[in-house]
Amino acid sequence: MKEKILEYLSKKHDYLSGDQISKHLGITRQGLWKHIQELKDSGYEIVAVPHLGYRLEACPDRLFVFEVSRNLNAKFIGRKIHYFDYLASTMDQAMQLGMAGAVNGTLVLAESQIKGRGRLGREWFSPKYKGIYLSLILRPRILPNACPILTLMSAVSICEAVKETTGEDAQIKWPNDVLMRGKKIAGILTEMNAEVDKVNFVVIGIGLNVNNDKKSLIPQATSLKESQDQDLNRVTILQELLRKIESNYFILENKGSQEIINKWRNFTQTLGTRVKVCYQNKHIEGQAVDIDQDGALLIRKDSGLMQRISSGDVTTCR
Ligand code: BT5
Repeated sequence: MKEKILEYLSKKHDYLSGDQISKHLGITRQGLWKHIQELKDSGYEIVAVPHLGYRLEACPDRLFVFEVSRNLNAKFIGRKIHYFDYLASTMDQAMQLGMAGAVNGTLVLAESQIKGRGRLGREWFSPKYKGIYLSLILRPRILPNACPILTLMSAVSICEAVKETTGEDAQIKWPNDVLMRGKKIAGILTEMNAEVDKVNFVVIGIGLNVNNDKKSLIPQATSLKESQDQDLNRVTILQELLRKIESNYFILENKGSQEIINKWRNFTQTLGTRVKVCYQNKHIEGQAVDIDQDGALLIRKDSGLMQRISSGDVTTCR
């Protein structure tokens, strides 16, 4: 009901009488008053003036389901959204939901994470109301070894959404980092629940630094606020990101991986450089030549031999 009240109030930028709202929504004046108090407690600025009624002045900077769903215009991503003020990690929550049968496109959002994680048990710094922390449940019709393409698709979607909402260029560092002016602005963590030859579901975790102040970030990291010099609307950025993921996912499902790989090549800063890649307690150095259909990195070693690496940490050699 609170969502309906907000929708009604936000349509008109003027006062609406309590009588009018109650009649329109089929609730009592007392019921309306109670819902308005709850909305105010959540941070909505709603002015009440005797004889005039209620007026919505401002919405809080929160990723409330109502805010994210409103005008999202997505077909399946975010059809179901689970929102939390805080979680240990959105990944754990999404994994549980996936195992309980959550539909394709189910989204888990948290305003902060206590144990936000990166790859190999590394930490993802997730301060409250500053970034976007999401996990998306997908049920793609692909084989388990093709899943890394979903990480590439997510990285492309982040770059496209950043460009669309801020006009800024972001670059992808293989396999799962998105950088801005050489510093990390977003990270992607892809986990899956699969059998030998069948993916049950995949969870894509994305952490994006939006309104983080410079001093609260580690030196290797940056935020959209740092590049734009102002706070940004996280809902707008999240919605754009979800729309980009959806359209790239459609491309992947209907046309295969080639178009996503081509887009990825345009955004990456890894290819064509000399890199050192650490993987499974080993490391190799060489020229990053290309990625293959499954998103694995192809390195040409100094000996001339090519090596294929499906996951690792890349450092650019200068
Ligand atoms: C990643 O791992 O970059 C994947 C991060 C995924 C985070 C999302 S948030 C929503 C979802 N729920 C989760 O619990 N996780 C996902 P990796 O490549 O391993 O990079 C981790 C490293 O990035 C850390 O060791 C730090 O050096 C750095 N780092 C940590 N927090 C950061 C931040 N907020 N911004 C930039 N760099 C960060």
